Parts: sequence; C-alpha cells; structure tokens
Amino acid sequence: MVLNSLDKMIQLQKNTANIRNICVLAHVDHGKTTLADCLISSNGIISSRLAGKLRYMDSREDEQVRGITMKSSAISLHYAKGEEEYLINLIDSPGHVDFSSEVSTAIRICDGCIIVVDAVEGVCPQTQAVLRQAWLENIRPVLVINKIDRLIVELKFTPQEAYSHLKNILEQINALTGTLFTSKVLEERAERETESQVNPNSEQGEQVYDWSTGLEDTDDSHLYFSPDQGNVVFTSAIDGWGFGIEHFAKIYSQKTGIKKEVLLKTLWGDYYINMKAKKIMKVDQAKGKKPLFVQLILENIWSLYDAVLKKDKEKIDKIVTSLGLKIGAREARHSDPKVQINAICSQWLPISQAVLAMVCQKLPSPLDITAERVEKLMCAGSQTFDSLPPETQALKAAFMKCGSEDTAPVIIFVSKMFAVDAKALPQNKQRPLTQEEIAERHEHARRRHAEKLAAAQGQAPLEPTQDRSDLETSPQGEELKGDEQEVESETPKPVPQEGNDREPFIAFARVFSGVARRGKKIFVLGPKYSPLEFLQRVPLGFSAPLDDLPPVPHMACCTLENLYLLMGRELEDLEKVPPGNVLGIGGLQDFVLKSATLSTLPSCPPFIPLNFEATPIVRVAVEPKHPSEMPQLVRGMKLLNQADPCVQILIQETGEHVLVTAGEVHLQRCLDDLKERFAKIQISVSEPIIPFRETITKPPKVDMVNEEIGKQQKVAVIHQTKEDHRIPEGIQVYSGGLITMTTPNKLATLSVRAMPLPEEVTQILEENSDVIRSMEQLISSLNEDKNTQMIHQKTQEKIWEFKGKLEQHLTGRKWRNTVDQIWSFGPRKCGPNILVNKSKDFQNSVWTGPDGKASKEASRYRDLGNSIVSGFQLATLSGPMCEEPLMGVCFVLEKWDLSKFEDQTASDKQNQEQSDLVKEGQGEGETCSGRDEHQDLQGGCSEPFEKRTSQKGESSLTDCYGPFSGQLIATMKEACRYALQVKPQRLMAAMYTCDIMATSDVLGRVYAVLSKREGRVLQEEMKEGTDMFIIKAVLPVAESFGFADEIRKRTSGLASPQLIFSHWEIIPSDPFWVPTTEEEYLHFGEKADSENQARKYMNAVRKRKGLYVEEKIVEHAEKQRTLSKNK
Ligand SMILES: Nc1nc2c(ncn2[C@@H]2O[C@H](COP(=O)(O)OP(=O)(O)OP(=O)(O)O)[C@@H](O)[C@H]2O)c(=O)[nH]1
Ligand SMILES: [Mg+2]
Repeated sequence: MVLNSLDKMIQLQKNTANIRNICVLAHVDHGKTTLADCLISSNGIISSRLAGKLRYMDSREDEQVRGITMKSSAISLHYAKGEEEYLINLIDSPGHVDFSSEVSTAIRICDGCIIVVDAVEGVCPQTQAVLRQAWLENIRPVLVINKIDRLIVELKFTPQEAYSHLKNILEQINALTGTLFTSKVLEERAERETESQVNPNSEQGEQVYDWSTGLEDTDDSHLYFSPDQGNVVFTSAIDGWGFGIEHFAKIYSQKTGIKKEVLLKTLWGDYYINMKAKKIMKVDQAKGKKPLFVQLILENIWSLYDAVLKKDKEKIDKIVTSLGLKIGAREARHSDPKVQINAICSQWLPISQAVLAMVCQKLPSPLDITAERVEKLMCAGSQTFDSLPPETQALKAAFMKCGSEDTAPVIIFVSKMFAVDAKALPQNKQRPLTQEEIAERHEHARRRHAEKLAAAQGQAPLEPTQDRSDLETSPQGEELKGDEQEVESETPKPVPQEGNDREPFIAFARVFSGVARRGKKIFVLGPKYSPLEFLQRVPLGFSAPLDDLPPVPHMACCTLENLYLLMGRELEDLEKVPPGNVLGIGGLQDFVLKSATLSTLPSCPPFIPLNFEATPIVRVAVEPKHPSEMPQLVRGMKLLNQADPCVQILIQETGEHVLVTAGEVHLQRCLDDLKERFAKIQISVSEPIIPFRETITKPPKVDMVNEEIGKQQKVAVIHQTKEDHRIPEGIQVYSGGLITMTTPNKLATLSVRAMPLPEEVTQILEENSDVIRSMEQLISSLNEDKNTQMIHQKTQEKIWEFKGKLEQHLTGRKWRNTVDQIWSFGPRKCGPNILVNKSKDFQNSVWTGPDGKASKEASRYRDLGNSIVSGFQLATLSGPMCEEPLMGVCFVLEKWDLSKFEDQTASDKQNQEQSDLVKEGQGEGETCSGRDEHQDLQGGCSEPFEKRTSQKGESSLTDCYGPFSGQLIATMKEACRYALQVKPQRLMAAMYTCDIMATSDVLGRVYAVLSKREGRVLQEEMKEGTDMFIIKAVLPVAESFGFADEIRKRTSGLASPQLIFSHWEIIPSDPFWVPTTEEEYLHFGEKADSENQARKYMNAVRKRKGLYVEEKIVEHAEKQRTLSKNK
C-alpha cells in the first residue's frame, strides 16, 4: 500500500491487456464518490481513515459544500492480484440529473462501468438512465450494491429480510437489463430483415423469421447480474467493507470441505446446507431452513454490527481473534462504533479488494473492444459502416488491434474540455531540486555573497558588465535562470506570460489506437468532418508535409503539446501515452470546442456525437454589473461554453446574452464558474426565462362554468373586445377561419387557414427532427444542383418510415392528402409545425423535392414560393400571443393568386424589351431562365394594350412597397398570425417529470408543495420492504424554481426530487378568456383574471419582452373592495 511512483504507472500503461478503463455510475447520492475514495485509499493516495469523508474526487469547493459531484474526473490506480498487475483508470461521475452530460463524456472513453445501487433506495430513475447509456455505448457493467449497513442500522432488517430485499433489487435491475436487451435484439432483427429485403439474395435460407427467433437464439445469461456470476459485490463504502461470494466460497470450502465450485453456485440462491451430511440442498425441501447466503455470510456481519453497536467488548474480541485480525489500540478504544466497525471490517472484508478484483476479472480490457462498438463509433449520423470509404473501413482493424507500433495510426477521442488552475499544471509546479541543481545554487549564492562583500569594501568590480547584470536581476535571479533553462529545453511550450492570463484547458481523452507522443502533429477532426470529402479533394497517397494540405472543412492540424496522467486533483507530465489509456492533453483549446476526434490519418471518421440525456431548458440572461466589462463577460461565456459539455450560450436578437442550462443546480454552477473563474467580474442575472410554446386547439364545447356553449344569454361586457381588436379591418375571414390577405401592392392574394395538429403528429415531428433536417439538406443540395450528397438507402428508408407514421395519424376527411402536400416544417425548417400547400397552381412538397425543372409552372413559382415558406418560418418562430415559437399547428395555404403579378411581370418585360429594341436594337433580357421568359413573352403579347398601360401605374406601386418577395414574406407571416388568432389559442408549458422518494410521515407535505406549484401526481407506489413511497409527478418548469429546496426544507431533507424535462403540455385555460355569459359573469366577476394562469404567464412573457400588456391597474376604484369580497 504505497504511493505508486509515476514510473510504475508509465510501465503499467504499456501492458494494454491489463488496463481497465472504468467509470462509476449511479443515481445521485448512492455512494459513487465514497466508493472511489475507498479504492483510492488502497493506493495510499489518501489515508484509509479519511476514505469516505474526504470525497477526494469532488475537488471543487461547491461539490464539497453541496455534497454532490458535478463533473466527471479520472484517476489512475494500481492493483495487484497474484502475479498480475493492473492499471485501473477510474472515472467518478455525477449522479445528479443536471450533470448527466458529464456521464456521457465519461462513458465514451471507458470499456466498462460499475453501477452502484443504494441497498435501501434500490433502482432509481438515474440508475435506469445510466444503465441505458451504458448499453447504448456497448460498455459492460458490473454491479455494486452499496450501503448494506443501512439495512442493519437504519431499517433494522434481519439477515433473512435483508436477503429477500437484496434479491428484490437484483430482480429489478435484471428486469431493466432484460428490457434493454430485448429491445436491442428486436431492433437488430428488424435491421436484418430490412437488409434482407433490400438484397434478397444475400441471406438465402434465413428468410423466414418467427418473431421470437432472435430472442431465443441469443445467449443472454452473461448479461444479467448475479452474485454467482461474479459480477455483483455487496458493500458498505462508508464502513470500508465489501465482498463478492467468491471470497466466502473460498473460506467455506476450506472449512467444510465442500468444493469451491459448488459453493460458488449455491451461496446465492435458495439453498441450504445440511451440516451432518455435508450436503447442499434446495430450500423448499425442508421449510424453515436459512439460505446459505443468510447463514454463512449475512449473519456473521449482522452479529459483528450487533456486538459493536451494543459495545459488547468480549464478543468483539472474540470475533476479532476468530477472524485473525489485529485492531489498533486507538480504534479499539474509540467511543464511536463506526470507527471500530470500519477498523474491523476494512481488514476483514477490504472493499477495494472485492471491487477491484471483480473489475479486473469481469470487465474487458481495451483489447477486447467489440467490432460492434467500433462500427457504431465510426458511423455518425445515418451512415452505415459499409457506406464509409474503404480507407476508413480499414481503420476498424486498427481500433480492434489497439496497437502501439510506430506504424499504427493514432486515434484519440476528446470527450470534453475542462479548465484547470494554471498552478496545478505540472510545468508550473515546483519540482524537487536535483543534487546538481542544489550544488549549483549553492555556488551561485556563495559567489554573490563574496561580490557583495567586495563591493562593500570599495573594491572596483573586476568584470563590470557581468556584475551589473547580476545586480539588476538579483531579487529574482535564481528563478529567472530556472525559467530560462526550461524554455531552452522545451521550446514548444507556450510562453509563460501567456499561460498566466489564459485559463488552461485540458482535453479529457482516450487513445484508441497508436501512441500519443508529445510534439506529434495530428489532425483535429470536428464532428462534421467527412473523410469522404477529404479523399475526394486530396489525391490518394498524399505525402507532402501536413502543413501543405489544402484547406478541408472541419479539419485542423495541431501539435500534441502536453500529455498528462490524470490523477484526480493532480496532473502528471507524460512524454507519451500508449493505446488504451485515458489521458489529459494540453494546448488544444484553440482547436477543440467541446469534443473532437484526433488522428494522424485523415481517413479517420469523426466519432459519433455523445449521447446526452438531458435537454438544456433553464435559461437566464446575464449582463455585467458594470457595462464597461462586457468584453470580459463575452470572453468568459465563451470559456464556459468550452468547459461544460451541455451548457448553451446564445446571443438573442435583442442583444441579451443568454445561458441555457440543464437545471437549477447546473445553472448555479455555471454562474459561479462565470463569476469566479472565467469572467472574473460581477454579473447580474435575470429571473429564469421560462420557455413557452403557442398553439391552437379545437373550439371548446363547454364554457368555464361547464355549460354548453351557445345556449346561454350573452351579456354585454364593456371590455369584451375579444376577437374584434385582434383582426384589423380589411382582412377577410371566411368560414372555418380562412384568412385571405393581399400584399400591399395588391399583386398577390393568399388564403391561409390554421388547424391544430393531432397530439401524436406533433410528437412524431419532434421525435423525427433529425430526419426532417436531413430531408432539408437533401432538398437544398438538389436546389443547388449539387449531386454530391448521395442519398443513402438507410436515410431514404427513414424518410419513408417517417412519412408512413404521419399518414397513419393524419386520417379522415379533414386531412385527406395532407401528408403528400406538406411543403415545409417550421420554425427553422425542422420544427413541430407544418405548412401544407393545397393551391392548385403550384404543387411542391418536401417528399418529392423541387421537381421544378420539369414543370414550367413550378419554376415560375419557385422563387416566390421560397418567400411564402420564409413567411411561414417567421410566423412559426414567434406567435401572436407572446412571440414564443409555435407548436402543433398546421397552416394550410388554400389559395395563392398570382395572376395580377404574372400579368404585370409579363407587361413589364414586354415594355423592357420594346425599349431595349428601340435603344440598342438587341434585346437581351437579364432573367436567368430563358424558358420562362419565352412563356411570359407569349402571354404578354396576347395582352390588350390598355391593360398594360394600367399596370404601369401599379409597377410604381410595387417600388414604393419594396421588393415583391419581401411583401410576400410579410403578408404570409401576417396571414398566418391572423389565422391563428381566429382559432382558440393556448399556451403550452414545458413540463418536468420528477420522482420523489419520501417516507410516509412527510408524504402529506410533499403533496402540499406539489399542488401549490400546479404539479400533478401520476403515480404513487410503496417501495417494497420499506416505508418509502415513490411519487411520480409532473410539474411545470415555470413553477419549478426552488421546488427541490422547498421540498427538502418541508420534509427536513427526507425527500429530494430529481427534475427531468419531459414534454410540452397545453395549459387548458384560455389566456384571452373573459366572462361572456351571465353565469360566468356571476361566477368569476367582471375582471375574472385571478384564476387565469395562462394569462399570467402570457403577460409575464410580454412584459419581459417589452411588448404591450393589456392591463387595467385600477378600474372602478370605489368598487374594488366589494369585488374582491365577491370572489
Ligand atoms: N450509510 C451509508 N452511507 C453511505 C455509504 N456510502 C456513501 N454514503 C453516504 O451517502 C452520501 C452520498 O455519498 P457520495 O459518495 O457523495 O454519493 P455520490 O453517488 O458520489 O453522489 P453524487 O456524486 O452527487 O451523485 C454521503 O453522505 C455518504 O456518506 C454507505 O455505504 N453507507
Ligand atoms: Mg459523487
């Protein structure tokens, strides 16, 4: 147990087969960091007494204060088992849902993970989430059931009860694994099926599938957690003990003579031992017998706890001697039973031994990387491995080999960038002086002393120049000299001055192939880099120096400056890092924003993007307290963006600087970082900006007092101007809310109707935004006549699948042919709203792309059509209620009358032509499409002369209103807005789901807080064997600020909720509602705004945006009191 030297680590890094890259994953507070402490203390980095108290991996101050981890950090540990020595690169990850992006960054560079589960709380929402993430990344998990001591001390279970409880937890987690596995097998089967449909010849003989084939054929036994498989360990990290059943199997096989293999199979499960016959039997043969796990393992632990807690000194001594342990006098005398338990148990059942042995045995080394994982990592987007260029496909072998020879290509993945204190960098740390340096300094000081003496005695200096320079630098002479030496020996290092005012960033990375060496030139490939594009641009066998490469998008070239061994809070300098290791890389901050792939070969594809579970939703606007400090803020925000995998930084159209974070805790951390680290200025922060969506619904059937609408007598209310003031005069509204508007120059008329989309359709649109985006890219590349982007089979299939789903839900007379006529999605061309083109003149849809080249009409309309689409995009980006984006709205362009415009362009052209003829005698129009011109000309010629002259007047009208396309955009936008306003408009609120675990005595208070904040309980369940309830609820984001704190306070810290963004939900109340019937009037009073939550939200947003808010501050001042009494 000695602190391992750096040399030892460097040596271990070379033995790839004995490297384990693992991360610790769990729900918040299940004990990851405490477990990490125990493992770290086994390497002597921290003392075993402090293990569990120090939380070494939580190096930030706020992590220590709040008691939660906020970032993932790595440490390298050494573990020896028999002859074999292992290097374990351990990454501790946060469990709080706000930081789940940090989990993704950790998982990507690991081969295996330890899933920690609290024995009392069992499987929690984040446990599920991390298990799913581990599956998605194809890394293998092992299980640690932690906090067993709580079963003894808090829940006071008997060993038998504890056994059933643990069995239960295992069942739960295995059920989860089962679901993940089944869905994966089914998915693969579906994939195979489509493949065989595509090439029916490829898989002859395997054509007939029965639905369960995949499931039954696949061996899944190794996937499940079971103590007899050796992939489960039971621990109490706080008390420093842990065991797998192998430990006890060894002991009892020596004691009883039963074979170890038999014990390994029976120690867990319903088996009991017949001591007389020395036989192991199934429990149900003889009732009342205790399972082996209870009898041989749990009872021993329970009796030890019992003895220590009861301070039964005699019994403790007996146990200690029987176990052959030696307890220090200090611990033995200690009054705190915890200390005694820790001292005994950590010797008896050392936790690090149990956990690390399992890790080395059960988790794969970097050499065991599966072909499946490699292919997945290499195929970003909707690409398949087969569609990659052959040079790229060839790299798969390099991944699998993980070779360290010089010829092996270097492939490194950077999963995040993190900022460190400049002082923590090894090159800035004072290193111990060597003997020679000490001697040299000695000599130097002696000489100076002698010179000083000489000067004091008035002697002239012998060598004036040399002396002066010495005198000038005398206060820092020694340091300067040291610096000079360093700069000389390592020229590529940044100038120290620069290092001081820049926050150094380190890349958190892993070498997948080849050896990373300091000073090596390497390509930095951004997430959008395409090896295909490179190979097309650069001739094969390109051998010029890297600097001479022609510029390729999303690719840069840099030098690996500093390589570090990550040791938790410390960094150690490395010259080179062999493949399969986790490392830190300095000097990449100008090249890498958040993540990147580094490779010596340009044929390397970028790795697939990290899979983030959390959606950033909480936004605030920030500004410096002193306006002059704006540049610092901007710079700080840039750095923050780089340092956090999931934060988003926006500058809104209003000029506001906005931070978008995953939740309240994340927000607080980002603000702290900004203030204290990156911007180092005082900032003021707005109230959280709560996002809303605007939508429309079907007209309600009953009014606010549950009376059928239309049956009551309407009363005249003075401020009842509901519909009138929103639609100005001159706009025609036809039945069904069809709005017809003409452009200001009167040349085009548009008829638009808005309809609410069915909920399922909105959901499909949201889920398929990737597909929509790739359709959009495809169309735009076709538009530009670029055929470089070949449409891949798989993409095409996805598009058809998406279309099929839409068709399935858009049925009925109202939606007939709608799907085929979808023209665009919005906002930003991929949002959850659609534009449908029902106009007869011009057919264009997202499915066919622009086939305008074939039809004359289409090309005439195409450019103007773009204006219509832009108008739709603008309308969906900000709705009429409070300028928030729309959701779930379908705009139907019923008619699009351009006849006047056509007439006019034709006559204009003819005029132009005539004048050209007169002037030059050669009439060459400047329009781009000759065919159009021809067509228009013909039309123009047949026009009667009078009409042409009358149109002339209008053409000057066009000019006074600006370009026609602009008018179309504005008219379309306005028409969409009015079309919305004639329908019942509603706000949609962002909703969180939360799981709250609470004991029965605080349940009432939890409900009170939930209902006060408009939350809704979906489910309430009692956790088996405990008095804990699990409540699943939804809560509007708008009401969530301070929710976690309030719950914690009201329940004295017994309940702590986790909020995860889940969906958008329509707020049922109408923000524009005013009482219109007598009964409503009686019920709600005249003002009737006290209950209207939607109006409150709407007005708050309008106020924030500086929009007009219709509010009466005081009306009928003398009546105010009576009014409030009525309510
Ligand atoms: N009783 C008991 N408490 C434990 C045990 N392990 C950890 N704890 C306590 O559980 C709390 C949370 O422990 P951490 O190690 O910080 O949990 P974590 O999983 O790292 O939490 P996050 O990183 O915030 O997700 C601390 O108060 C620990 O003292 C254990 O084995 N038994
Ligand atoms: Mg932690």
